[in-house]
Amino acid sequence: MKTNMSVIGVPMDLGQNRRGVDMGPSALRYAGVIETLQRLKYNVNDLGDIPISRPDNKESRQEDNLRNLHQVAEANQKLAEMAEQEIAKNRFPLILGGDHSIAIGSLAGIAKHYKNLGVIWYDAHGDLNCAETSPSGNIHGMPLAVSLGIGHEKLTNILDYQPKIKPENIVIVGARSLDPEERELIREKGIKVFTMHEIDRMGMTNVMTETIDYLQENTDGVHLSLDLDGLDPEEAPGVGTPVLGGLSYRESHLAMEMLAESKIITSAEFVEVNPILDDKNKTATLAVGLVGSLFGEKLK
Ligand code: 6HN
Ligand code: MN
Ligand code: MN
Ligand code: MN
Repeated sequence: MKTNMSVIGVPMDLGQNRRGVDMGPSALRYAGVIETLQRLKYNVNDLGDIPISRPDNKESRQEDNLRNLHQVAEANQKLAEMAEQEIAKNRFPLILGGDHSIAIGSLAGIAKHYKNLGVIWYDAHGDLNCAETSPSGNIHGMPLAVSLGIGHEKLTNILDYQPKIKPENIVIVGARSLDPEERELIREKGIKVFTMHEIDRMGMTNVMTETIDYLQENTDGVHLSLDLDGLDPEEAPGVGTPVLGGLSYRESHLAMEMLAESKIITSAEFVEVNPILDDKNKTATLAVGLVGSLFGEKLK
């Protein structure tokens, strides 16, 4: 893992319709994310938060089933440019959300530097919708599809290239709420998915071993996109779209520790922490613990 790290906060809540997730970066900083990384001897440059415009009342209405399209595209353009620049400076980008729509910008900026960027999508959801399939019109349910080049041009073409990633370089971990057309897309594109059913059967050790082996073979970098709703809402209540039956605290630490040992992760983001829906910053504190494990807490 690179020792120079850049932290980028993205106080975005426009990719969904529950307020509060824009305070995610503050909650994560309050829970000590920067201090955790410094304790682990990383040279951390906290770049602060990207400015996010507020939607005006007209624009916030759904446009072709894409809520706040213009503001989400604009913020992701800024994030993509920043992430791209930090990698160019040979620094590890760690992005703090914000709702999961910010993965559009993260992946746009990061994938520019790789031929075959791998992605671990740690999430209860597939985030593989587009305007035509989305049940909600919320862009946070679309970033993985957008990164595959599926969706509105304003989102898919950020930094003027597409697709950002290839379906065979993706592994989804923790899925338990997939919309019918997301399932179809997964089948059609051959995306590797470990659902909760498979994780229960195989155990997290085997799931992560397979994930790491699979990605190590064909990728030249791996981005971890960790949506806190991948965890069980009992342990991570501060999320906007909780789904019962999720990954445990211990399974998630194990997963992060195995990723730390494997040294495959080259960029990461932690998203969907909503302190308004949380219980005394429990979810942000959990997320910062996972950051610690991902960055080698147990190895030092
Ligand atoms: N997330 N599939 C649902 C939708 O509205 O498209 C839920 C999306 C959740 C998004 O995990 O970031
Ligand atoms: Mn328009
Ligand atoms: Mn998500
Ligand atoms: Mn999710």
